Amino acid sequence: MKLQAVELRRIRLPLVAPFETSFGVQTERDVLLLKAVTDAGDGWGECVVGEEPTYSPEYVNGAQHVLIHHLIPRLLDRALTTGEVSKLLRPVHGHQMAKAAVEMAVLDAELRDQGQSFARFFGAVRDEVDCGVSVGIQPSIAALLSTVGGYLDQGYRRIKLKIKPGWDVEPVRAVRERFGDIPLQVDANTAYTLADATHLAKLDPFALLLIEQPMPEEQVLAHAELAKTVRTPICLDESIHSLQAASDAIELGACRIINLKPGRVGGYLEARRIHDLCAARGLPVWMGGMLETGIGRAGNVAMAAMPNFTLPGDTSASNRYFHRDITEPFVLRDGRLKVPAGPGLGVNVDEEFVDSITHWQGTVGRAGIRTVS
Ligand code: SMG
Ligand code: MG
Repeated sequence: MKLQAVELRRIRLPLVAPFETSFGVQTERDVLLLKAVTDAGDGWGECVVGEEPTYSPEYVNGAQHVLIHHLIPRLLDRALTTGEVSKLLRPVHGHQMAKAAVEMAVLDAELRDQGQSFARFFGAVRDEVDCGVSVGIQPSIAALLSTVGGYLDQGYRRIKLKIKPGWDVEPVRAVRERFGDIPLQVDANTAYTLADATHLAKLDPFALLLIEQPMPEEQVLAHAELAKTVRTPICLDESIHSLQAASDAIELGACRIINLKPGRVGGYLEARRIHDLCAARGLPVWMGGMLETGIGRAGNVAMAAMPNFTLPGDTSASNRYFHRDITEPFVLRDGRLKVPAGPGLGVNVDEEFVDSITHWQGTVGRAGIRTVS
């Protein structure tokens, strides 16, 4: 296969409700989409970066720049398989989310051409996946209980609460008291330090499934230390940016569970390697979320159907995020989403709608970079 060009576009999609984490509030997504144009057909990719470098060092303007000037030019006009993409991009350090987006577009083109779904390519063992939902920091306990109650009524099979210092034990207690024994977990997005160990241990009596990324991403050893004080299983998200990082964290005893996000680790192929490593080491994994559109969701739901994804993921329905998705919507049925079965990502992109919400567009091809708007 030959990659002839990559079309990039930025679309603006408002969120149905503000999403607050320990690092800020988001009210809309500014999504960078990629279309790989190959001699075997087209493929779609979604870059999961945020607008600001607050979840990780990557951000949307930076990803756009590195893709145009450093990543895509390394892939153009040569015989190419998806498996070679990460090797060709290795001279560029970091930028996992940007790399993942272009690898995803190439994989979609390759699999659509072969008539194979992402799910089959990954070795999926289910045709639908259990879904959880991530609940942002709320303005009050009353608002939290009403939001969680609404999601439980919709059928979500697990609730994740975003926490930060000053919003942790009380919200967890309130949710446990109101809703009883539901599958419940928390995510701190790096907001604590090891000095908070005894405070975090106050979460232990609530029988949470896990506490996700309590401390900064570089502090892998500190997470192993924390595990000596806190009984709740520690799950890493931000710290796991590669197979090597996963392997080291497991070896150090820094986590018992991993949140797998293909974007964060440089692509679906690296994510599959981490899934396999965790399976071999007896650690469960679950599919994370980055407020993806239907394009990213399709790939994530397919991967979540692999055997070692044994906990419900942050793979919520389209209407949890957007009034209107850019593909056919993912709809929650009995707390599950259906795994797309068609070739490639198995979803159709509503290009007319995408055009109507595009605020920048450009193409990188043999003729160089052409910016349309
Ligand atoms: O996609 O449902 C989703 C969001 C899940 O909480 C979620 N993601 O740290 O796991 C995480 C956050 C990162 C994204 S915040 C914009
Ligand atoms: Mg997280």
